[in-house]
Amino acid sequence: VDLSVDLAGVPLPSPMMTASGCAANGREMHRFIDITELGAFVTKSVKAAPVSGRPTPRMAETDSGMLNSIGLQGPGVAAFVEEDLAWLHSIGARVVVSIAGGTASEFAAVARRVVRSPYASAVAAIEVNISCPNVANRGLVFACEPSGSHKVITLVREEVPRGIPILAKLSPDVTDITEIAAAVVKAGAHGLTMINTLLGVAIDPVRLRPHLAATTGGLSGPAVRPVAVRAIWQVSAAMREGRVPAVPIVGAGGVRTGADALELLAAGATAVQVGTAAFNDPTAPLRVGRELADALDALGVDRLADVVGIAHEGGL
Ligand code: RRO
Repeated sequence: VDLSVDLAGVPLPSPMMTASGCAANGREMHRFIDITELGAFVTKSVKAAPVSGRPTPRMAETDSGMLNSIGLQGPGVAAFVEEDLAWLHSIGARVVVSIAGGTASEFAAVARRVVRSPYASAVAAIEVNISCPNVANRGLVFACEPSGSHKVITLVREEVPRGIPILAKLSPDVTDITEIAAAVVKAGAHGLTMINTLLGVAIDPVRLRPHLAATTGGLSGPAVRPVAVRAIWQVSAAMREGRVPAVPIVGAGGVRTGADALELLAAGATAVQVGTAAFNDPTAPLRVGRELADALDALGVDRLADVVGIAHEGGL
């Protein structure tokens, strides 16, 4: 089975990626799997300056999935480039660098540092995280606001050379995700990653107060997979109807198996990220790729590209 994909002009040998934030910046996961075998390794969203993150506890397991309120903890872009991106470059990984900012110009400044670094040849794409749920205003500053989202992508695009595609990562917590998708693609995004976590609250049943110090957190894991499939479906349908310019979709949301990945692909995704499943099983992103190949083989499909969006066309 041919699993290769074309991500907005960048050829990847596999559709499988990590999901931002779930394997830090690569070293931990590389102890368990060879991360250069992934289609791409996606880094934790990085801001201009170091961030200490939200108060603890900031992770909670619920029977419906994982809730996090990390709050963009990270080393800042200078240390990220010199320590993490340099290392990822040295091992030959394809890297999707996730960037974040409190203002549109901060996003642009972070992008600039990354693409002008000596390690830019390792950068397969820039993923612009306009959808973190764990910041002031519930992260909805850009996430559910078309004009703010448009501005972020416009400024980032001015800094990023042709040849490095820009992916916009969208939130499921919006009234109409096709409206945000249209705004960011019109601003120059070459692809869309869907979805970020879904805002939630979990309450400790004994102490009867929120599990997380910050109260709210982002829900991830199998419970959100139908939400991801819905978002991918809606945007893919809007692209087919000409309401959103057609660009590749990178799917993310509760993928644990090859069958789960196939579901996102059939809904319209070209590539698939694995996040929460990697906490229990750091081999999950590569394992899911092997399971996907077996599932396609069993269906008699030779090329992954043949199933992208196939559910919109009546299926197999
Ligand atoms: O760091 C976080 O708390 C975080 C981010 Br930036 C994000 O985009 N999604 C999420 O669930 N957590």
